[in-house]
Amino acid sequence: SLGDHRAKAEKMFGLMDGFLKNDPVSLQKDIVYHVEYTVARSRFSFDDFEAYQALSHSVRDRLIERWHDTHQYFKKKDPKRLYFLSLEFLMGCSLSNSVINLGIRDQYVDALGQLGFEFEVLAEQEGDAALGNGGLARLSACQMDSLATLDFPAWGYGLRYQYGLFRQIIVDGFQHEQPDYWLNFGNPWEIERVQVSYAVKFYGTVEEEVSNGSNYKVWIPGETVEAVAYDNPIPGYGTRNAINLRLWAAKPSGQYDLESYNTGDYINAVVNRQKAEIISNVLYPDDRSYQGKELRLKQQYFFVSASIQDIIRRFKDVHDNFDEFTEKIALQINDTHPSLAIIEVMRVLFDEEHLGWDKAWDIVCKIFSFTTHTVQPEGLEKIPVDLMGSLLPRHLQIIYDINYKFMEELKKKFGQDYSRHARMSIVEEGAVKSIRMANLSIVCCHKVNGVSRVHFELLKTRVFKDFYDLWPLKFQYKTNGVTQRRWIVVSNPSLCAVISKWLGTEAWVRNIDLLAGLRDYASDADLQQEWRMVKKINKMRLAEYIETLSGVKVSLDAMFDVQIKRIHEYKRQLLNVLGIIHRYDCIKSMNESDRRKVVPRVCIIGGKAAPGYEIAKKIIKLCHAVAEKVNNDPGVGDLLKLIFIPDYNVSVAELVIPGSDLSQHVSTAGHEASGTGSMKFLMNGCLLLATADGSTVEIIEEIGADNMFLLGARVSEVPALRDQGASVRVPLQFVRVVRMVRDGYFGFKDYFESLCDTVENGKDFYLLGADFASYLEAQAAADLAFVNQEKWTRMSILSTSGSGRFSSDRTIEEYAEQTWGIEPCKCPF
Ligand code: H2P
Repeated sequence: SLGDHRAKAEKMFGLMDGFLKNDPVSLQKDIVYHVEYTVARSRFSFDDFEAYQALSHSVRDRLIERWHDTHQYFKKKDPKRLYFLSLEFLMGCSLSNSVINLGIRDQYVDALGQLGFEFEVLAEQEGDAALGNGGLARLSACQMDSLATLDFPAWGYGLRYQYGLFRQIIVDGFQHEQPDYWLNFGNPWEIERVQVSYAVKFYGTVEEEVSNGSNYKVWIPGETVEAVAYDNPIPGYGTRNAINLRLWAAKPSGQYDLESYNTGDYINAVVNRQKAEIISNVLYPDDRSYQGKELRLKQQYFFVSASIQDIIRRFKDVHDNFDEFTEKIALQINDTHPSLAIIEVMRVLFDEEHLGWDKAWDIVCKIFSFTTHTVQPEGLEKIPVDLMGSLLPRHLQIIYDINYKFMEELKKKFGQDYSRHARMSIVEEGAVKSIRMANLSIVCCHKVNGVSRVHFELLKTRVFKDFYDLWPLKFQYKTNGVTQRRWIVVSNPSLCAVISKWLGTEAWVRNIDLLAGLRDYASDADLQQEWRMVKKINKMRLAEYIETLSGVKVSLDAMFDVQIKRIHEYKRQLLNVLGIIHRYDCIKSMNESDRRKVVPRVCIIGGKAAPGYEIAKKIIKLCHAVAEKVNNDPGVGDLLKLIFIPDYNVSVAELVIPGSDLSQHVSTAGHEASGTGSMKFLMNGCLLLATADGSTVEIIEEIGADNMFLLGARVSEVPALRDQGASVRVPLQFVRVVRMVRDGYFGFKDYFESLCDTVENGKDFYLLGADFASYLEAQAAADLAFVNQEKWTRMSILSTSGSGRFSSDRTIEEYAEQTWGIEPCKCPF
């Protein structure tokens, strides 16, 4: 009985000697224990990596305690829970973040010091968990941190890819992709739950069944794969709450197909079963190339089906009918990637739970909300009907049924406006008949969120205009945010100390609005001096990294000017490189006295190009070709350096952002849905050189246009400029720098030809030429401001103090209140 169980638990807990202790001696004992028994190395002989493993396991033990308590508490309170479904999470490293959120970093530093180890050195042993591509995936990670910190009863669900985002290596300036087998050395942060597993079905047929006098559809699968849970505790800061990120891995199903074994080909039968694991093998490194790929659809359904089974099982543990389902569950789908979850819930409630169509539909429409992260048309997923029908035959039927009812509704509302029906239909007729996943999500979700105000406007007026006209109240936006725990406290400890000192409190780590208090001291000479000292320390760290990486020595007096993000034409790294060529060209033609006035620059670019994205790969090669010339030109010296940082990831960002003076966010207006990198730079007091795109428009409102360097056409001006085509006004400097590339000034003449073609002869879709003059002016303004260090430091302090609105804590609070309807559920200490 439950009572017996409790008595046993009390007895066992008594044997455990209470909770783990955090004094240095206890921590040391734990670390040594894990060296000996978990890592299984002799306590007399282990290296830094093994020490890191033991250290992580001792931290993990502490995470597990909180994680258990939080879940017991949630179970007892049974609050409405949020389930956050995302195919990508870019967690980066966990050690430093965990000890900071658990509030035991100093104790660990002490404990390790007494054992003769340095915390920082061991922390460097950890590899990044890179289960995502870019902004969308890092946003999920930041939001998990905020959900935990703000005590929300939430779970994340995703896929445990064996290979994360590819490793980028550069050979002769060209990007090469290598597999990231991140689990090679184990992953101390996850807990394998062999007992939490579900069968996920694919293929097969749909048959009719009569039960209690009614007809039901039954899906007879052609293949079954097992999903096994791996739990990753996510600790909140300043709270006992630790929530869960449950990632699914595919394993062969436990149900044996006797026939294939009986044919005598035992080896082949085993090998075939093993193929099931392919599903969770590898993250798709692109936002375009997976369109219509069967494996990608399998990944989506695999993680969705396992998550929904898990969620319904948990609900049924406490409830014996579905009456309260909508009061207890909110499901958030992160972009359309998990949108099959909607159909899966419909299928389970209708086919398996026999709730009837109307009731099932009513539930679905109340629990799901959706956030879209793009304005790029290729980012809107479409699944060919044939593929959907073969892999998920019952789901396709349900989608058709939903669409039929939706079309009926449209007819009632808009009559015979067939072109409108065609635009809004979930099913796209055409050469390849497809399911439009965004339309499906909008039809079925109660809220559709954009990720910034500009994005929201574009959704309303362009991307989803028809839907907005039909359901204006469904559409909202929550401007993205990033967590200050990771992006200041973990990555910039020196700045963190200065902020806390001047605010007289550490409370800003949970309540970011307090940062605004720094505004009063923005001109204070003492703060300014400390602020500059922090920047110098971080620049030194970055300069050392650059030297080890590239052999190039950079001057700390130079302005560190950084652009790090996925390489994409709309993000316009090419604009930056062409600007650098222009700078180089100017320096070359200067006389000695003019050269003395030049503000030295270290231009840093980093980012990965999707493997099939040729133009993006050419931009990377151009960076290297220009760097080769500029960095080795004795006539230029310290006045200009260009560094490409390979294999950009979360850990690299943590190093680069605190060490930069200026950062570039120069997407063509109307293309960046939000942008979150800018927010991390802002928090770290780096000035922005940016277009008025995505969330930058809101950043301007917070810190003022005077405190940044704005450039380029505005969202509203872009369409007219595009219409001008070849007659758009382009400055001579632009023509000249493109010509230099075309003529082979940096070598590789033929190779760069197609790259140059993308910005000339009326084909400059992303308007590099049209924005070039304004770009150069903004850069000149940045030079001018940098010379006046008091002014620059003031702008920098005002950037940090104005960054409060861009904390993911604010984003999550808005979602909780306006979209999910959840409330904090704080586990008592
Ligand atoms: C995307 C958008 C960004 C947005 C981010 C999170 C897909 O990320 O393009 O504008 O801020 O999602 O909502 P990214 O390009 O950085 O990979």
